[in-house]
Amino acid sequence: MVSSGFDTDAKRQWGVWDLRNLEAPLSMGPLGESTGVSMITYDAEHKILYAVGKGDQEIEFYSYDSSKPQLFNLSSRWTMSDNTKAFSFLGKQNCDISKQEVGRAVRLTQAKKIENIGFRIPSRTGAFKEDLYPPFPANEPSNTVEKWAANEDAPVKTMQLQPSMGGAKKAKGSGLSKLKGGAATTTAPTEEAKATDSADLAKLQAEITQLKAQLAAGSASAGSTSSFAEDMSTTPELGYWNIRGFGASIRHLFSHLGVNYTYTGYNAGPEPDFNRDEWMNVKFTLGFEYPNLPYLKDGETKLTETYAILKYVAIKYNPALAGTGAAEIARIDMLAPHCKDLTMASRGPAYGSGDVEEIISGTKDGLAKFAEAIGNGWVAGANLTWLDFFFAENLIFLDKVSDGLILAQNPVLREYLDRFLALPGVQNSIDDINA
Ligand SMILES: N[C@@H](CCC(=O)N[C@@H](CS)C(=O)NCC(=O)O)C(=O)O
Repeated sequence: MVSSGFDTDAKRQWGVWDLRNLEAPLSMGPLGESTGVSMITYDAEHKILYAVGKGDQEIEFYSYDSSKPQLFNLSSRWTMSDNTKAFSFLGKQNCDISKQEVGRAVRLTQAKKIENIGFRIPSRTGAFKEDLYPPFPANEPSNTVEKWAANEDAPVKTMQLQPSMGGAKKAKGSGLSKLKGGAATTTAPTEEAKATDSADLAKLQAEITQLKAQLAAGSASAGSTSSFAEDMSTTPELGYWNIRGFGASIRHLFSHLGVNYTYTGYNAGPEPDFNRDEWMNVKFTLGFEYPNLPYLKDGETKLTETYAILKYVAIKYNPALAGTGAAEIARIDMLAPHCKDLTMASRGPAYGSGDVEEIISGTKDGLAKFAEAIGNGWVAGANLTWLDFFFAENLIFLDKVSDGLILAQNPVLREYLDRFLALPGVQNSIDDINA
């Protein structure tokens, strides 16, 4: 233990003590020149004692040598412009590591100004030096009262500053200025700085909430509801032509998830023009950023793009359907454009020439590749995902236009489609669409 006090001539002194014997100090020495009470703080990680006397205008630094044990005046002092009334160190977590701060304190001056003081060990490159930031006791109990009372010790919980944490607390006001003794200071924060601080705090709190939600969503991979803060009271509205097309996959997904939704179907005119006025007359009036069909309105959310809608519905109602890890999520995204290409290769000739041979030859290789990857699982691997709803709907379409031929030639895909059709809600959706 280190103490500060006075000798018989009222000169300030430091004392190093062994707590097991408080009869006499292990060593003693002078602590500055003046007469005010010395406020001392020992930085155990850097083995430095900071001493500032009440009424003083300087801070002194001592290093501790445990082998003696003794304190050595580092002959380095930092002079301040006004007398010190009070001085206190803040937790290490308040250091701005981007400025190589190893200690941070606040000082109350005679003029009743509060100053932030950053103690820095500046490096030439400014790079983070890990050895300057050893672990320090975290502000968290490591033991319970019961265990402690039962003589059970627990190691101190520690934390360590890392560059990824950024400057734990950025100094405001005039900014940090390097001063004698490696210390730096700022003036008291202005009202503007305080406002920025609370805005920063609110932003960080929002970020924490968001990250917690993401973590929960990730860990809820096998769960059935999203852990994001979603409004589950809404009834989504799906808009599309009154045909199956891209809209059907979204309808199957809604039905599988048991989500109550409304459907706004637009009618095209009769052949040969297939007049699109019913949709075109409202297309740019509905408030969509990229107006198209299908569209989804869900509360304040307005989306187009089939994949975006499928993904949204999956994440909102069962996040596991959007992938259960980085690899699966990315694999879905990798496969999705190929799945779309395959669909376009099926639809083009079907709506154009109507030539079944052309459809079969145009989709053969793509289907074989998907079949190989699917095996006895799903499009993205072992788990069902939102992409299955798009892929399977295209298989239903191909099965129909080829009169069963395509799937008869692809037993893996036949079995896959049977698995899909047996999923809860899917057959209901198909019946509903056909009705
Ligand atoms: N990339 C869009 C394409 C959407 C699209 O081509 N929609 C067609 C029907 S499948 C349509 O008629 N859209 C209405 C429009 O173009 O105004 C998606 O995947 O959703």
